[in-house]
Amino acid sequence: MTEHLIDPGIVEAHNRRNGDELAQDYEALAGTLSRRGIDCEAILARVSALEIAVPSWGVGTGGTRFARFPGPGEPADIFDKLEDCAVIQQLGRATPRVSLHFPWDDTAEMASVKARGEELGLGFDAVNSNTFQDRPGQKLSYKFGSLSHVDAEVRAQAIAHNVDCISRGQALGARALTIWLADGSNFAGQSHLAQAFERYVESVRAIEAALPDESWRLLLEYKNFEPAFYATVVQDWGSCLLAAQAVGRRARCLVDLGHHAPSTNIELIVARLIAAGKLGGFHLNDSRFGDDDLDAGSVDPFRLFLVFNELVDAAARKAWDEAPALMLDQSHNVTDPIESLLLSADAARRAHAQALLVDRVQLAACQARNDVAMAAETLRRAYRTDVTPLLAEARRRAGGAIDPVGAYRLSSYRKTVAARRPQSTGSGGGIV
Ligand code: LRH
Ligand code: MN
Repeated sequence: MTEHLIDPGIVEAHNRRNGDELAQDYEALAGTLSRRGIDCEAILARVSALEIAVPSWGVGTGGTRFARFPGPGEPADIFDKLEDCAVIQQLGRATPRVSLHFPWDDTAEMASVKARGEELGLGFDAVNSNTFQDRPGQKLSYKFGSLSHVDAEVRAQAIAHNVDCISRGQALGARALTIWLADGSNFAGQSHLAQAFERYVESVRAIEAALPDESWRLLLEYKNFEPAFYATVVQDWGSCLLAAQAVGRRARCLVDLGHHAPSTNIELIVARLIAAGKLGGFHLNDSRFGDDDLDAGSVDPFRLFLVFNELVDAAARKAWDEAPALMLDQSHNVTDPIESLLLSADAARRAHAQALLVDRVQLAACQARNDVAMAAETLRRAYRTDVTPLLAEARRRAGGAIDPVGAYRLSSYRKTVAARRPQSTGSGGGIV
């Protein structure tokens, strides 16, 4: 029996108060869609199956290099983080798995973390390694890189950390390791661009060889800049694809939406990685300038829709051997992280639902006859459809809240945990 941290009575009372209105809105939407020849129930079933992992580091208040202003009831350890993730799952019913980051989350034995997860109805998604920070007592520094470092001993240390993350993931029942690398340079000439990449690929091959079985995946995450400001070893999807192809079948590319130059056409990159059979997963968030790590769909929801449009189209064409893993990767500097993650999971499901409403037969016909206006309009018509009732009904049927943020605020969960958790102090710099 799953342990619920919010009194289910509060959710039931909330759903009773909002149930009639939702039923009317849902019926109206179903009517609109059936006039388009679309079965609303079929869409609801597919949307209900869309699961997004939440980042353990996302439930703490984020910060920038300038400052971090922690909110009340900050999670103090992995168990507090799991409880906050469980609240997001209890109310939103879209995020049944948590993605851990090491060493940030190695504050307990993995067996006890797994057991607590099970009590809370949570599983574990891709684990994340960290060779972009030095930790106390570490023998060799990552100041000048890790898996691509010129010194083989530093590379060996970084490889050992990744292999350790795999065994922690195995203990949790995870099936993937995500490797994001900060390795790069700030000045032309500082590092040999080709040799640094070769060293990286060689290191990733050693990590791939340590994967437990054929079902495991290595998710290689690229990023265009920061903390390196001249060249980043895995700077773009091309470098990432070259590495994934060089390492082998289990190595795939991970697309963090914030890791591109502002005007990049990300949905095109997604289409290319699908064509290469190397799209492994996503870190969903939103941005305007750099790696802003803002809430998914909060800046450019149309762009998020266009990414999901490529995924729905690929699924319809059976263009991949497995669907990409979806995860949120955000930094919540000024909002309650639980509210932001609830709204972001909803934004991802919204983009998916809208993409499922695209009339792909009409779209293909318009594309075939270069009817540009109607082709573009076919996409926009789906995007303009307000699927709010469908998302709420999916939550209600799954035992969640019709309005998860509304129910969350009614629960006073934040006030309750703030009373028992140590008040966290602010600091300059860093995500956690
Ligand atoms: C790097 C990144 C990576 C994580 C980190 C928390 O910018 O997106 O995915 O390891 O954020
Ligand atoms: Mn990321």
